[in-house]
Amino acid sequence: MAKLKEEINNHLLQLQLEIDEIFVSGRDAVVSEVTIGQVYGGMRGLVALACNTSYVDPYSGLYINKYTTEEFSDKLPEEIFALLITGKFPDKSELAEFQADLNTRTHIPQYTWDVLRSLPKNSHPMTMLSLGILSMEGESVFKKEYQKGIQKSEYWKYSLEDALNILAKLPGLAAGIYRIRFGNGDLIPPNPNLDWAGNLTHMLGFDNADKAFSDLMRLYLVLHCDHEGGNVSAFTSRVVNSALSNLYYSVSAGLNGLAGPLHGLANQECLKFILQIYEHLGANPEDKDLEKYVLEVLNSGKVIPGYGHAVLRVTDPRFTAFMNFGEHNCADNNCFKIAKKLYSVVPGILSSYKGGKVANPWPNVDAISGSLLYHYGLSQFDFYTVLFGVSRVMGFCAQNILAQGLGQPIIRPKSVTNKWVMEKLLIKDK
Ligand code: AMX
Repeated sequence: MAKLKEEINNHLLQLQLEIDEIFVSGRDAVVSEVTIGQVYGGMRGLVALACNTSYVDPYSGLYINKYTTEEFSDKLPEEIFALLITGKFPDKSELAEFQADLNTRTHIPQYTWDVLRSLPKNSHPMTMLSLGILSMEGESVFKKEYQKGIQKSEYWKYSLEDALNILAKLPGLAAGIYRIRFGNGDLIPPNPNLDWAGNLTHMLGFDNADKAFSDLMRLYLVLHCDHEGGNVSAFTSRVVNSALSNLYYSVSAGLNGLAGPLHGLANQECLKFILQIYEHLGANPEDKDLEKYVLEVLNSGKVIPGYGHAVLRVTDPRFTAFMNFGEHNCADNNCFKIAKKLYSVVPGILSSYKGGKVANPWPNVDAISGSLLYHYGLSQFDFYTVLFGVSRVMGFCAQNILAQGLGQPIIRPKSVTNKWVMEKLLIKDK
């Protein structure tokens, strides 16, 4: 992996030059003011982090480095990881070297399987994924080298080793979780002739499925790879890693954040929602019936899963990429048809709901992904966030390695009490 290391090093040098230039022209310049509303409101809109793997533009969506979602969505996940961490797509020989290296690291220790098999049968697959990674923490190369004593400038090289080990094991781990949790628990070994996503399909046991299922897996693992630095899972992973907890700890922590229904779990909630609509209204509901149903859900105090976003203010281009895939491959599928119909109805309702309070009435990636998986027979929607997680780990690893390579310090924002705020605002004690 000498070439990958060299490319990362070059990328770090370039990023450091940019940071030096930024600091020369304005280390103390103000980029964002903090309002009391933000202090109490999840820091929404506060510019307080630098992340150079990806960027989410409210109006054009996700960029990986300089590439728009449309421009990178036909790549392999391995190419995307290289892009996240080096700023460049690998050439053919670099890609082959990277894939061959991953194939040497796929072994998952027996104790990990023992831990997973000992869990209650109803454990959520995300619990299993997070725990599976955490169980291997003792294998951390970074941890061993850190204990011996290493220069700060070398940290990223050992974290890269951890990242490659984790990424190589992820398809087997995810597939094993699927087969333990939803099947009879027999594991399928990896096939070294397959790519990362192809191997996941193979180890899940979907070799005989429609060939388009492997293409969907590739697209799925590409589209979920990263979404800048401030989302719950990436930020959690970064905060944990900033304490120099190794990548096994910080990846596991990020996955725990991804498991929340307002974040990664929304994809399973979406499919549940679509199946409920199918049960109540059939595959081709009238607009007015669907509107009534959506309003009933809202009035019961629930959110419409798959709609809204903390940053985006348009239809998520990742939603559009999945929609295009569905149009080409499973346009007649009932779930897909309902997902599409919801797209024509929900934004109008959410726009005027709560007096226009919903900042973004448009769909995010989760509104559609589950209906495609369901079409190909992956019907256990409890598993969907695991697939999201397999992909998102690429972003966690890349963000943490680059942050270490740039020598970023421990993250520690300041919190204050109501009393402090009242004094600041000169509000008198009652
Ligand atoms: N359905 C109903 N109400 C919604 C809504 C939705 N889909 N999206 C936002 N709202 C409501 C909020 O609950 C909030 O109401 P409140 O002030 O009474 O609590 C109000 O609109 C304003 O919220 P916002 O500023 O528009 O959104 P946010 O940045 O606070 O939250 C998100 C963003 C994604 C959590 C929210 O839109 C939501 O809950 N969506 C549904 C769940 C979902 O799809 N999550 C996946 C997001 C993508 C991902 O991480 N995978």
